Amino acid sequence: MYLMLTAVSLAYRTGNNVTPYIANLVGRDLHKTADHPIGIIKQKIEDYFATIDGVKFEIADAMDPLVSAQQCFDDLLIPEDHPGRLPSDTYYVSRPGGREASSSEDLLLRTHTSAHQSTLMRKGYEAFLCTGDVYRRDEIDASHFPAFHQMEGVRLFDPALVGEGEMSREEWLASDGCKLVADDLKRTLEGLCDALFGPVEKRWIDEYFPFTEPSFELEIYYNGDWMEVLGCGVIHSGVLSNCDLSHRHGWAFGLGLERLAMVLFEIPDIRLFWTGDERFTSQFKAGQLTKFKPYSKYPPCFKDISFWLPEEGFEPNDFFELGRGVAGELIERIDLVDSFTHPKKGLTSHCYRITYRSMDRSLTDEEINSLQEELRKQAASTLSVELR
Ligand code: FA5
Ligand code: MG
Repeated sequence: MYLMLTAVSLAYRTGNNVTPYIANLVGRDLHKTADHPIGIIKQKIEDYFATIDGVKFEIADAMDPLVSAQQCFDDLLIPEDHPGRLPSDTYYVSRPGGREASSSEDLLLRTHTSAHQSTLMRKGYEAFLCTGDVYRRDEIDASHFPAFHQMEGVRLFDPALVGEGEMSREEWLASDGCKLVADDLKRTLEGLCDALFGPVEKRWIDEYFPFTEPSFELEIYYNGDWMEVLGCGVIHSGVLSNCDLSHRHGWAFGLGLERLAMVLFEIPDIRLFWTGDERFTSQFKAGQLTKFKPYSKYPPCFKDISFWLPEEGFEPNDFFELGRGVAGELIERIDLVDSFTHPKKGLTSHCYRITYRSMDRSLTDEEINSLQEELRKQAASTLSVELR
């Protein structure tokens, strides 16, 4: 069992912002469930990588989701003041220096599987696929959920192929070896998409990650819109040299498994992955890529909540989190529908529209009203907002 389960239950450690709702999701191991869409797609991807000649990708799918800030951020050259490190974005289990003071020893729920890159490279892995559940405080809609799954892929190349001896960062970036690695990366990931989806419209976007250089994102055209499915790039020389691998080069990618599974199985809402409803779970079998047959969709119910923000320190993610804490998966989305600043008072008001909808059943008015009432109460008492 993961160290995690005991650690998150120590709820009152300094700086802990892991809610019971989130702690409950840890350890569900959907990626290791053979008949679950996340387990099925993971297996398909591993099968594809097993067909690549001349390289064996090690499988690492049981790494503890509880990691240190050293692993999740420092090893990846993510600077101390990066917004992704703030407690408004990340679930911390402990922050010895207090809420705002970032340190390498902080313990947190990994925000991406890249947290294991350096650990595995230091162990001597030359090529691997590392899958796990990751956690982020984020917006709430059909393609974002605070817990989701990523697969990290890393491949180091034979120095004889991409350039021997140590090069400066600039020399490496300008070299044929760097171009070869980037081309191989793109070709490999396009091949993966073709293997999974057959012909599908895709496009590359230039991106920035502190730990890869150059960096890219791949988008797939889905349901009338472009959806980002992965980030990737040529591993930054600084990351490698921190692992005593200054003489080596390679690529890395991080895939969002829910995003790919939504396209592959035609699953319309990311919350469905977490349901225990038999009408969902019984539709999927290991190895099969059958399309999801939606069972009747229940009607949504909309409720608005308006409040004056405190003069400082309001984070929309804190409000979204309260929503998840109060109503769990019964909230389909939360949208900011109005924002204005009072000309004299200088105070800002936000109005959020909450869409309540269960994936599994009809909700009663009483149930929704009491959830909404509880949400109002908690917003007023914990976020220093003034309800309107
Ligand atoms: C990363 O997490 C990088 N670690 C990826 C990477 C790895 C880059 C290795 C370079 C080298 P990003 O934050 O963009 O990048 O997330 C990667 C993928 O996770 C996204 O493309 C998307 O498919 C998925 N994803 C991100 N946020 C969510 C969310 N809230 N819900 C579901 N899927 C998400
Ligand atoms: Mg991204």
